[in-house]
Amino acid sequence: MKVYEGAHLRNLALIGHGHAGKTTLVSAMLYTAAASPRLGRVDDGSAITDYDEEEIARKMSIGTGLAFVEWGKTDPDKVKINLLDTPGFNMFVHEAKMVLPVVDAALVVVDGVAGVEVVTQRVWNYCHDIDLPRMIVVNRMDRDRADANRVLESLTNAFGRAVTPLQLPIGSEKNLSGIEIWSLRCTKRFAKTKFSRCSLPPASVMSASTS
Ligand SMILES: Nc1nc2c(ncn2[C@@H]2O[C@H](COP(=O)(O)OP(=O)(O)OP(=O)(O)O)[C@@H](O)[C@H]2O)c(=O)[nH]1
Ligand SMILES: [Mg+2]
Repeated sequence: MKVYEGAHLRNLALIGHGHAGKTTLVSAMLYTAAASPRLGRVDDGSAITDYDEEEIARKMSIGTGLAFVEWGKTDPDKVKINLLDTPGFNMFVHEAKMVLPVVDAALVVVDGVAGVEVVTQRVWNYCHDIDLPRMIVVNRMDRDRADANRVLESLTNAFGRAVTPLQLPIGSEKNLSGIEIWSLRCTKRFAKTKFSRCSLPPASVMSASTS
């Protein structure tokens, strides 16, 4: 079994309100990093970190699921990222609280329609209490009534102006076509897995960064 030195290890917890899409995001990360040959789905019981019978039957995480990806081109630069997929339902959110002290950072997953919800605030407070670095992913931007500007407003209202958008969606709802990476280098998503460069998104999308 491959041994990783501490410098090549990262531990990342995915936290957030129930149904925000944490388990689905982990499946997508594993697929994108070629750690899994197929894109696992919560809805058909194939999500990699929801493997317990009860989790599959209820289509929700009950305990923290662990998976990892290797990221980086060549061996000296390669890091192993341990992904800890925590449950978001109130009854099980103590699982998130337990893992936060042992991870390097948290990825707070937020629903692109609902914005900040009760458990989002709760897990944010857990991170705040232990001064844990965190990044936010606004997920489910393809759903009806998804709105990046509204979610950003809900995030800044809840967590302050320090919340800064680094990447913006291109379009929303059924017109969501990709994300713009905040360096004048733009990627657009075609199908589910292929990326290519495109021009900058229209001003209406860019306004999410300044509102
Ligand atoms: N339309 C849409 N649906 C999504 C997206 N991501 C996840 N879902 C769906 O949302 C539902 C909940 O997704 P999960 O990945 O189980 O959410 P979770 O945050 O892990 O939920 P808990 O484990 O209960 O906290 C599932 O039906 C997913 O298929 C997305 O980007 N777009
Ligand atoms: Mg889950």
